[in-house]
Amino acid sequence: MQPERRRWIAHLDMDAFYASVELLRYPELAGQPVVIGAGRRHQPVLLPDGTRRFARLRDYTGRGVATTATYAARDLGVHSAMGLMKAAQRAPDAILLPVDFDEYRRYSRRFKAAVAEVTPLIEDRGIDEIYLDLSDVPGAQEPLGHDPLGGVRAVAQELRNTVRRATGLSCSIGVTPNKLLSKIASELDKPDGLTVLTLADLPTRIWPLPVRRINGIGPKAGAKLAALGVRTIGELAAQPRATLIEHFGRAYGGWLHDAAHGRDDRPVVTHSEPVSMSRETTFERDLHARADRAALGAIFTRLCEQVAADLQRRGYAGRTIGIKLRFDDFRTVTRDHTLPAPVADAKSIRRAAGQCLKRVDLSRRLRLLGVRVGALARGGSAAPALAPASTHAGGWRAAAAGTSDELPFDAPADAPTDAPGQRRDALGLRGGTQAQAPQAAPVAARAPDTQAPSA
Ligand code: TTP
Ligand code: MG
Ligand code: MG
Repeated sequence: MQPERRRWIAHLDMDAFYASVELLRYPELAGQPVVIGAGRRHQPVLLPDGTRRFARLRDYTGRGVATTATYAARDLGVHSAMGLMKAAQRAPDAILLPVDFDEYRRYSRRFKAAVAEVTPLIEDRGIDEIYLDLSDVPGAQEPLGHDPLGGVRAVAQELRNTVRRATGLSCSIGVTPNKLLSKIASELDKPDGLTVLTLADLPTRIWPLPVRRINGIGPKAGAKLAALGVRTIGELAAQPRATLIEHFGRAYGGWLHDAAHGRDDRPVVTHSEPVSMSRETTFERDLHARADRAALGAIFTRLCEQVAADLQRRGYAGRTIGIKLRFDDFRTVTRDHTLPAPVADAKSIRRAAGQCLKRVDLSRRLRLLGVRVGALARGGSAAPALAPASTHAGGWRAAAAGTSDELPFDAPADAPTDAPGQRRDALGLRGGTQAQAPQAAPVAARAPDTQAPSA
């Protein structure tokens, strides 16, 4: 008898991605605590005897953040998005390396191309992760000896070997009947892990985990659930659907119930259009709209030029122009403005962004400025790109950080504060000369990786 065809979805995520790429360059650092997040001034120095001198976290001053850290550094309490000065308190001896987005993008392309040799059904979820539909990969439905899941396990193992052969890097893979569970499963045995789960494993492997492990349950929903005494996914699953709907509304409450029971039938989407493109930068020191007017104006114009260049390079134009400001008290505000027709030129973007800026109270100092173009269409006015609600008002958060839990960036949402070139710019600002623009990391947001309706 032909056994029933099972749906097998994999989530593959590279291990300590930026750090692992750097370790390929500097193999002598293997096993050491290493943190990635500095600017070019922290480039290792080659000494006459052929060895390299690396910067140490203890010597760092500035406002940069860690983009990632090796597992040895994580053991000391350092993690992504932590300020480098704070990281230095925890791991003063850790090695600090500058970010090199171009190199990470190269490796990102390389591992995805290698995986594409195994199956073409790949959904790109950002620089270091993908979903794959393995259901029809030859062998995936076959048992192997006494292991009824042996076939799909072997396919996943082959994927890991393929990635390692192509890049020298390790990844972790979760394989389950759907995207929601696979995303959770890929983290269960990180780094260098492979976890295959069926719905029968739900009670033992998934239900003991905290609710926040579900991609789509962010800090807000997590806190609200905690207030209701719901901490684990199992506790969530035990809630009647009606109760969740009562507290969270029909869409999100219903989704919470399904998620806790491991129900998710979203397909692997092999082609996704960006929903927005943005550039933002954190200043080396806080700037004031009046006192630093010229400098801020130059940075603002430059961000618009960079977004325009990103749009043009990739053949998009957008109608919704947005700005993002973060003040010295860390409050973040966004404003956006929708134009009658899509634009892709720096001047139009600057004009619309300037309109947005007029709607913000600028009495406090600023630490971050960003410009975003959403409601994208290909080629300027052709077919509109996939544009969910996240491209409209309030969509910035979605653009910068994906859903509350996911970071689907091509580059980090926040460029490290001393990204290459920026320090000099900040000094330039201080001297009151015409500021050179900071090098902001490009961010191309995709539709959120979740079916969670917003809370
Ligand atoms: P992740 O896959 O979240 O993290 P990781 O690959 O470093 O580690 P893990 O083994 O846990 O998967 O992110 C991929 C890369 O994205 C990461 O190497 C650096 C970058 N990144 C940031 O720049 N800022 C962030 O806040 C996070 C989380 C990641
Ligand atoms: Mg990763
Ligand atoms: Mg990732």
